[in-house]
Parts: sequence; structure tokens; C-alpha cells
Amino acid sequence: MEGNANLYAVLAEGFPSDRHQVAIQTPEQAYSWNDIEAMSGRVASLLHALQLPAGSRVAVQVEKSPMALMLYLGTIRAGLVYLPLNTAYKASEVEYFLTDAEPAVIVCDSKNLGWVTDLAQKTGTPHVHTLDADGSGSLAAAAASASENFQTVQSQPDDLAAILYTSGTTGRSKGAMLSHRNLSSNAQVLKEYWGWHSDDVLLHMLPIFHVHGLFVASHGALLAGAKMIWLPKLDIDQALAYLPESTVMMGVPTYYVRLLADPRFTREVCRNMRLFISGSAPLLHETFNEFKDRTGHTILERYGMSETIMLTSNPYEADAGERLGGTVGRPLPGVSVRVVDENDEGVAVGTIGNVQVKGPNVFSGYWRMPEKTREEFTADGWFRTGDMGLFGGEGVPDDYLTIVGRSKDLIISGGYNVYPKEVELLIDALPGVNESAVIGVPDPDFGEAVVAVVVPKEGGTLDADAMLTALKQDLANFKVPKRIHFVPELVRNTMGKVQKNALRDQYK
Ligand code: MLC
Ligand code: AMP
Repeated sequence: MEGNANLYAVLAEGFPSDRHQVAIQTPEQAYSWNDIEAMSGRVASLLHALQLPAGSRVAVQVEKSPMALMLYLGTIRAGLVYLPLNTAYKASEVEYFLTDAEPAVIVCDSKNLGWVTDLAQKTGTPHVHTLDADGSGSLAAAAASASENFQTVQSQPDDLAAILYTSGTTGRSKGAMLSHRNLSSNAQVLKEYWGWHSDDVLLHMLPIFHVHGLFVASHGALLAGAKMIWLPKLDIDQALAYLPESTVMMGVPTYYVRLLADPRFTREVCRNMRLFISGSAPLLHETFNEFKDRTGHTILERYGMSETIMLTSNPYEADAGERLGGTVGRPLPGVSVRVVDENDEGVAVGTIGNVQVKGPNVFSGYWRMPEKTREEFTADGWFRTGDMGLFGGEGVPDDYLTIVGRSKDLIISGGYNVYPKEVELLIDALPGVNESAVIGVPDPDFGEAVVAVVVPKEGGTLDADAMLTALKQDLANFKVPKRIHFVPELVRNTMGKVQKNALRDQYK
């Protein structure tokens, strides 16, 4: 449809004219571009028939499958707001999202139907559907009798397309509101910047409940009319089997660390690859260098976040400059990035400061948190990323950004964000605990690993295993500390603040 700002309409402009070609290949089955249109059309028809008010949320906590992607695309086509949830989240975590977002529909795995139905009743979510990893469930059953011919709803650029929850430093998650414009502008910029074309084959192994797998990877292939090899998760055997027929792969650093750990990962396996992209967490120099030595490929590192999608990237084209390990490259076309001091004044090249950004990709605010939104934007509209960085520096061109740390207390483990406060609150609530500090320590596989330093109540002793079992009831596994250390007291500064840097040094 001409002039439709709906993200699906924008993506579909890139679909190939021959819609019989394979768009999605799983180990079991191939789906054509016609299938994408028909399956997403059926989901959209089904959702449309519910006659939900514009802007209604569709919350989704399901395993990755082609049908899960169709659910995403169908939601967008129907003009509704997609709200993906990490499959690792436990009932108490999901309850918060449902209470906060008040979705009209929730789609879950059938194994969770019991507790999700209870939560839906408690939080007033009227429609509950199931979708399992094999594509079966009540959603697919209902969609099968809905029409595949659905005219994508006409959307305005600023209409909401998705809400991505990103944990807050206070322990309360915030829903980043992303519009059709945010998503489509970023997809279009990345298509050009990374040289996507219809002959590409994307090896898609990332989860699709975060920006990286759902938007950056999927949109790239869809908009280019390129095929995706669609695997449910990172599996090194499968990655090695499919890499020879792939041209593009995206991953968090752990993906590259795990590939390199396997001696079967060779130059020969990568013979058709043109681009390896890394992001969501810092890629270590040693991974970057070892990868180059082993494969002859230079990983392209880029930087982004849920609130902004992609912000900066190392160059793709050889004549545009070198891909420099440890840096996240230049601001993408149309994106402005500045590094400022605590007064929001720009600092000189080579000086570390706070990273702030602006652009058509930057979200409009946090769902129902006007205060928080105001705090995170400057008066002149720059978004405070919470990351610390610098332009230039030794041996680095002045327009390349390097991320050196975060002003927000955040751990990134295997590409998943863990906010220490959330874990500390749960630990502190366990019997026998006086107080705790949760820190990230270097980990060869996950980059950072979550570790808890716990002070027992006076005269008491605690059992780490029992604490971990208790934590796993309410906390996604990736947030659960890999280790607990017991100490008589936590080191504090003169202001009474726990010195996490000292703890990080001690327990690294
Ligand atoms: C799984 N576990 C993790 C973990 N993933 N623990 C810490 N950190 C993680 N990331 C837990 C498991 O539940 C299990 O616990 C134990 O660790 C061992 O699991 P595993 O078998 O080694 O994990 P695996 O299933 O292989 O998953 C690891 C992974 C996965 C790296 C493949 O975490 C992953 O795909 N991460 C990608 C995250 C991502 O897409 N991030 C993008 C965010 S978007 P137990 O207790 O069961 O033994 C964003 C913006 C941007 O940040 O810029 O892109
Ligand atoms: P999320 O909130 O899950 O979207 O995570 C976004 C955060 O991931 C950013 O604010 C950064 O702290 C971090 N991040 C993303 N990409 C990179 C990168 N290439 N290098 C370092 N940190 C990154």
C-alpha cells in the first residue's frame, strides 16, 4: 500500500517479486515469501477480528519458531503493539509486565498455560492463546480458519509498534516504546550500511524477544528479500552445518567465543560468508583477533540498545575505513551521538564521558513513565544512554566511538542484561540474609557472570545451594548468580555506598 508507514508495509517493499522463493529455512521445513504473507495475514485477520482498540498490546512469551515470527509480523500488520518477553522469565517476572502493560492478548507456551491463565485473570488480560515451539497451539489453530488476505492496517509513522522492556536501575523494568518510524528508519539505514542484498543468506540463531534478533537481524533479511536459516537457538553443531551456505551472521560475543572454541570452525566453513556482526555486549580484543586469524574475517562490531535500536557501526565497505576491534565505529547515517560531561557539555575527542544520542531511531519514551522519560532526555532532546564512552583516542579515528563502561549499574551476561538491584532485592528478602551486593565478574563464555556477595544475619549461616534454589523460583536463570560469596560485611565508601569496584576486583 503506497504511503503506508506500517513497518510491515515498509519491509514488504523489499520482498522479492518471485514470492515462491524460500524466505525461511528451518532444519525441517521451508517457507516461501507467499507463506510469510499468508501466515502473517492469518494472524493479523485473527487479531483484527478481536476489534481491539488501536494501540492494544499483544504480549508474547513463546519459543522461537517461524510461527512466532508470523505472530510478530501479524501483530504489526494489524496495527497492534508487539510486546516480546524472554522465555526465561518466571511467573512473578511476567506478572509485572502484564500488570504494567495491560495487554489485550497474551500468547504463551502451552506448558505455561496454567499460570499464564491465572495471571491473565488477575491482571485482566481478556485473550490467552498458546503457541509451542513446533508451531502448534490454539493460536495456529484459530489462525488456520482466518483469512490469509489481510490488508495491512494504515499506520502513521509515530504509531506505536512495539514495547521492549528493559530493566531499570531501581529494579523496576521500563517499557521502551518504539514506533513504526523508529523501526523502519533503522532497518532502512542498516540495509544500505551493511550492504544487504537479495542473494544474502542470514544464519539466524539469536532469540527473537530482544532488539538484536527480532529487529536488527530479521528486519535486515526481510527488507532485503534475503533468505533466513532459522534455528531455534545457538547450537554449534547446527551453526557449523549451516555456515557454509550462509553469507551473514549476527551474534552476541558469546556466539563467537563458542564458535572459536570448536576446532571444526575453520576458514573453509566460512567460505561463503561476507559479514559477521557482533553486538549487545563488548567484544573482547582477543576474540576479535583470534577470529581474524582463524577465518580471515574481521568481525563488524556495532552498538545499540532497546530504546534506540542501532546507533553506531564499524564500516562495512573497505573504502569507508577500517573495522577497529574494541570500538563500535561511527554513528549511523541520520543518528547523532555526542559524549558529554555531567553538565551535558560536550567533551573533547579522546575524553571519556556520557554517551547521548538523537535520531529517527530513538524511542519516544517509557511506557506510562513520563517522569522517568523526562529524566532520561535532556531539555534539547538527547537521550542519555547510560553508557560511558569516548570518540577517538589512541590510534582511533576521531569519529569512531568506543564504549568503555556504564554509568548505570548493569551486568551484561551472554548478551542478556541483569540489573543488580533486582537480584539484590530478592536475595535480601531470603531468610537469614542481612544484605547483599550483586556484581559482574569477567567470564570467558558469557563475558560477565553474575556473582552475589552476601552478608548473613549476625550469628547465622546460610546455605548457597538452598539460596540458589529459592532464587530460581522467581528469577530467570540467566539472572541467578553463578556463585555466592559470604562475607561479614560489605566494603562501603565514606558516603555509605557499597564499593562495587572493590568487590569486582576481589572476586574477578
Ligand atoms: C543461559 N544461561 C545464562 C545465559 N543464557 N546465564 C548467563 N547468561 C546468559 N546469557 C543459563 C542457562 O539458563 C543455564 O542455567 C546455564 O546458564 C547454562 O546455559 P547454556 O546452555 O550455556 O546457555 P545457552 O542456552 O547456550 O544460552 C547461552 C546463549 C544465550 C549465549 C546462547 O544466552 C543467548 O542466545 N544470548 C543472546 C542474548 C541476546 O540476544 N541479546 C540481545 C539483547 S538486545 P541452568 O541454571 O539452567 O543451568 C541488546 C541491544 C543490542 O542488547 O545492542 O543488541
Ligand atoms: P539492552 O538494554 O538490552 O538493549 O542493552 C543495551 C546495552 O547493551 C547498551 O546500553 C550497552 O551498554 C550494551 N551494548 C550494546 N552493544 C554494545 C557493544 N557493541 N559494546 C558494548 N556494549 C554494548
